[in-house]
Amino acid sequence: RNARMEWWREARFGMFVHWGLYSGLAGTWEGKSIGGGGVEWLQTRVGVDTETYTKAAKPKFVPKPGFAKAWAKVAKDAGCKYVVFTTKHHEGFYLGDSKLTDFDGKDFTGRDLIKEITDALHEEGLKVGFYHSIIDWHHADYDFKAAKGLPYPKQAAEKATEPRDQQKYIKYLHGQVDELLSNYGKVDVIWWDYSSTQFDGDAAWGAADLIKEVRAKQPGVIMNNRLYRRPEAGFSGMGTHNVTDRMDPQYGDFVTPENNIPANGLGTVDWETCMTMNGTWGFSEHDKAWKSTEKLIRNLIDIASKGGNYLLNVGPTGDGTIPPESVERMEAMGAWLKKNGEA
Ligand code: JFZ
Repeated sequence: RNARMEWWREARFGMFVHWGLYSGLAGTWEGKSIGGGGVEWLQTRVGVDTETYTKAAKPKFVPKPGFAKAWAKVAKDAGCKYVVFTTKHHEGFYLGDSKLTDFDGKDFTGRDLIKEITDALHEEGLKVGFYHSIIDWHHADYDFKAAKGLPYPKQAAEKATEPRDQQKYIKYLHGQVDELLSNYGKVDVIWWDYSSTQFDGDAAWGAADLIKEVRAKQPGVIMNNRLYRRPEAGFSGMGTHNVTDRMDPQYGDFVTPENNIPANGLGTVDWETCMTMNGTWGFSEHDKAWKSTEKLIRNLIDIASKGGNYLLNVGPTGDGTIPPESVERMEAMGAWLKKNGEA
């Protein structure tokens, strides 16, 4: 068994954070609810190009001072051992200060938001995870026409007549990951998202090289398996079906079933179930379907008893505030863990 995984096997509980330009839009476009979950997909859901999207979203993304410390405190008090947050989601907006793009936190807000968040987590003694999207709707060379089976903003694709060079996008992706591993001290998790069965992960993302580059730079980092999506990687999907007995470590360190708990665990495979508290990852002002605290605690017990980790999501608003409904639930979980001697 893989020694890099030791802390993670004991961790049990982590906080997932989805936060980006979509957060300020809050599931609303031109005054109307876009409906349903997955509002971090707003750009694709409403089918607008990146300029139109950015024009609407940028003024609503205004991080308040100290937001990151508040996140770290919520996670710590809840009994979480690690936090995984979106350094870049599919919209392509990078929260930090990147030399490779102006579509980033530094240029939009004057701040390196990845640094603020990472520093705050380190101060609370929490492990740091970067969710990083390999899909990118913004980058001029991201070849979404070739991205078979992966969605993209329809109107943007129809408009795009200029040739796209995926090799240039791959270079950008790898370069930005190098920045992630160079500028923020120790990184504990990289949480890739996500490939599709139609892809050869190596051709589409330079996946094998990417894993090698990460390990060369920070040997202790652990990674999920979403750079690849094929049976050899342990899953044919990222649900719980077709799980092989073990996963080849060349494809990542752990698997990430989404919104469901494997009935009998996953044998010797390391796994983490990521889940929303309502029905959406990114903040929506319309989704009030909060799961009960009791349900969330039961999930945690169920997952822990089957050898997995629970990565429970919060979706802060455009100013970085975690919704009070989420804070309340995290607090209750922390209280339960304390009472039961687990935190
Ligand atoms: C991906 C993202 O598209 C989504 O916005 C969110 O960030 C989530 C955590 O990850 O969504 C997926 C990716 C893969 C599967 C399901 C949802 N899958 O294969 O089961």
